[in-house]
Amino acid sequence: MKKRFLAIGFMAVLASTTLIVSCSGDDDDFGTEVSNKSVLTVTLAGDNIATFKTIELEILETNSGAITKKTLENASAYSFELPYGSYKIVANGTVVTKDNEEVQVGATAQKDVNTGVVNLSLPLIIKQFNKDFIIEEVFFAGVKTNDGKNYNNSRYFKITNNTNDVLYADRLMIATSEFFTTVARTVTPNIVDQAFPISAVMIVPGTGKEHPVQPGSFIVVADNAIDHTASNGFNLTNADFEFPSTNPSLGQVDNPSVPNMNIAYTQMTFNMIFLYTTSQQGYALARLPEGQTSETFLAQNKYDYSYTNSAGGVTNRSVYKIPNTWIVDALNTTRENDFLQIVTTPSIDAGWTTASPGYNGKTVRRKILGTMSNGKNLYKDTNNSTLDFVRNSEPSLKNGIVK
Ligand SMILES: [Ca+2]
Ligand SMILES: [Ca+2]
Repeated sequence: MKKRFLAIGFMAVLASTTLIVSCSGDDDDFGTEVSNKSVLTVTLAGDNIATFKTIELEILETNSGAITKKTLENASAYSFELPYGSYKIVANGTVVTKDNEEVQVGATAQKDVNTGVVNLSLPLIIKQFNKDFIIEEVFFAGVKTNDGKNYNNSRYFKITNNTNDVLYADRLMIATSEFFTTVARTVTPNIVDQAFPISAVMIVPGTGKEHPVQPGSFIVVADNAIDHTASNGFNLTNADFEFPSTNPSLGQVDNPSVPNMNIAYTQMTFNMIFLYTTSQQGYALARLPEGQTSETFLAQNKYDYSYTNSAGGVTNRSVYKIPNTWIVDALNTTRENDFLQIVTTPSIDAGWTTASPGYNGKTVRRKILGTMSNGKNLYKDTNNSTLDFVRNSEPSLKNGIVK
């Protein structure tokens, strides 16, 4: 009886010994995971950043799903005490650039943490994208030739994809305003809160997906896609589209390899579109909705208005308008000493920019906020061209069209 008990006891001891051995093995593995801690120091980086205003850091251990969060205020680094693991680090927030622009930034990184001290530099990328194209530049002021003559050509619109998606330029409408920023009349009816009264509009050809534009890339719509450098203009031979012109007196060459814009409406003869050199128009970029054609647009968007003229009589005008809901981007241009009104509703553009006097060879260009992850410029668009544009800047196509 005693023997048997002893035998059982011995087996129990053996069993428990075995158990203890295996347990202690498990314990070792488990202990390694929980007891080995590391200090992960995340340092924020990025070009052109003056202040890291508010950055939220989220650190995910990808095996356990454990999340650690920290919000940094005016700080560019933080040290986390973390168990060893495989981490995904996400940053999101707001920085102030050296140009004093507040912009949205973000970054993600992966890091295996398996030593006592780990450092991670996290370059922040600006992610303040638009939802659609922007007018990056309008070169309307013109140039003077070497013998001092006004050169009425070499103007262009530069339309840029300021998003992180591929966009299509098909059916984009480029319009010039009916009203001037330098002439304020009381017109009846005043519809600027609903639509943009136009003096001309041209439409990019295409059925919807014929003209892809990559993130950060652009199209050039030139008045005449030829080399204007002999007249101090620019080499616009490689423009994406050109204004058509059938005016024999201009002697313009229609570049057969550059598709022409479709003129839906103009107040000029010979189907011409002409940009004032005198900084007094507004320009709008819109998109012709699916199902609409030039004809349906014109049929549905007539704008008849009247005003009391300087002789005391009533002037009636019949033009067209683009619904504000179609407008993708717009800007007002004016002359500082002659400014009277903006010609857009303020939610579309609340300010104005200028390249003046005419034929000064200068342009209006968007401010650059920083670069996209593909290295292309990201531009400022707060719907206030006073803040968003650089006045009297150097034309971006001065050395030709480089994409
Ligand atoms: Ca052509
Ligand atoms: Ca805008």
